[in-house]
Amino acid sequence: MRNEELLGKKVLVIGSGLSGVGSVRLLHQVGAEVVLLDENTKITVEDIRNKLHEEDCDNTQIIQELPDEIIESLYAVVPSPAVPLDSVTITRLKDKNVKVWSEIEFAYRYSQGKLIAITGTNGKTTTTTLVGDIMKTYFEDTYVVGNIGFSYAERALEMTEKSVTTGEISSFQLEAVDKFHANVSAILNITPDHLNRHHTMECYAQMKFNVTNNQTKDDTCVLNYDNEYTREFGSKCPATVVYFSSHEKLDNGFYLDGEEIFMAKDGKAERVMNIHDMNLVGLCNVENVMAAIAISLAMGVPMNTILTVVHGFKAVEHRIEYVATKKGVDYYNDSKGTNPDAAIQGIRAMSKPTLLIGGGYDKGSEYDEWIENFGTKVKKLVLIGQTRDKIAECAKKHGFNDIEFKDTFRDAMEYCTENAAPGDAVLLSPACASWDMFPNYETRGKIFKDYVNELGD
Ligand code: UMA
Repeated sequence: MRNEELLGKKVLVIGSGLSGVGSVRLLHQVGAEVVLLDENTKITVEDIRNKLHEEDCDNTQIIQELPDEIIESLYAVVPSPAVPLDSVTITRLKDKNVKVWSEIEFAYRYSQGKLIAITGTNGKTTTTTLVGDIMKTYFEDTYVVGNIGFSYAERALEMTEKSVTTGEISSFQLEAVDKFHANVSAILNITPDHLNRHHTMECYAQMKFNVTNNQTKDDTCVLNYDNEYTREFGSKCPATVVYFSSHEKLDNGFYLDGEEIFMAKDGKAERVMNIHDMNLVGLCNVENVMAAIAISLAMGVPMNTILTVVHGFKAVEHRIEYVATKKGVDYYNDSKGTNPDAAIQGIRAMSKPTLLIGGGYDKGSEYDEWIENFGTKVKKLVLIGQTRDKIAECAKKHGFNDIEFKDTFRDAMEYCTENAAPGDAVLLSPACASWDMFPNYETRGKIFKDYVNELGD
């Protein structure tokens, strides 16, 4: 029987991004009365309405400030992951005993089937995509949702008992969970990130550990043995733990020895695969693959099915493609970000302060939404090509003034290298086609990668 908890109840959604739009959809589907708050006063109520699904436009009350009268009538709030739980608005709501559910908590309550929840500071998207591909090969009804860019809430009611959902789950999404219960969870690694939001490493790690809430020994949690936080968490974890390691031979779990991945049980090891049989590069991807294999086995997928998918899996070239880390700066090639929509995903994938190379052939696109997504992540916008003036004008209109014009692609890349600090990222994600300066986006991406690979360490 469908959960009727929210029937006729007034629920507040905060944020009109992907998560908010999906939450509004699910709330209407389950019969709630919906109020949508977006505190960004640079956008209008009409802009917010335009983001909603057509069927939600007329019956959603949209507000940009939250009056006390509304708070009094609320049953629950579903904040976007972008909203910190210690914000003034959430504090006001908590003071009035309004239930606070993150989007994944809300979606979980209405979904069915098996759930895989993958978190960690890095590698989440690759691991989630790979696991999603493996699940799709073996199970009939599968979903990939979460921080990867698809609202879980929006798909929740489609899921049945036979569904298998793979979720990329961020620390933000794990701040307000209660009943959320993954059958298989994974914490790939925990390194300093989002400390402005979580304040201390301990709090940040605790948010990640929340992915195992409600798990029992019948469930599995895949953990990185090489990471201090995740290794130590193993002894407290409520689920059955499977470790992976790229540094140490384990008696139980998955490990890398030379170029081979092994699976060990009670000290007996079995060779799984050679790392050259996969199309992904870097030790971080070996770890992602070990985690994906461990997750998939825990889901009951046979090893030969898993390995077939792993062998054929490719990081999509030119699509938020990690190139290298040089002098502490991560370089990403998103040359395929040839329109503002695609380029928004590029920015969203960044977790570090970013120097962004944008601009190119003028297709008559509007850049407002792209620039609105810069948030505090983009620290410098380096512009090239035909569209540079148009983009700069638009950026200034949105209050973004950290702009640098360059005449050639080489100048733009060199500017980034000279001005990036260790811990920053440089992202080529132009939001424009390449045709004013290159034959195609592949050439633009290749030149970028060649340039980065030639930089000294
Ligand atoms: N807002 C408020 N009040 C606030 C803060 C924000 O009203 O206090 C409003 C903003 O004005 C904005 C909206 O909330 O309109 C939030 O929009 P958004 O684009 O930041 O968020 P969504 O589109 O809902 O995207 C979210 C995740 N964003 C964040 O966690 C910041 C997406 O992860 C995720 O893909 C999406 O839900 C679907 O699940 C992105 C991300 O950057 C990729 N994640 C971080 C990361 O990976 O490092 C955690």
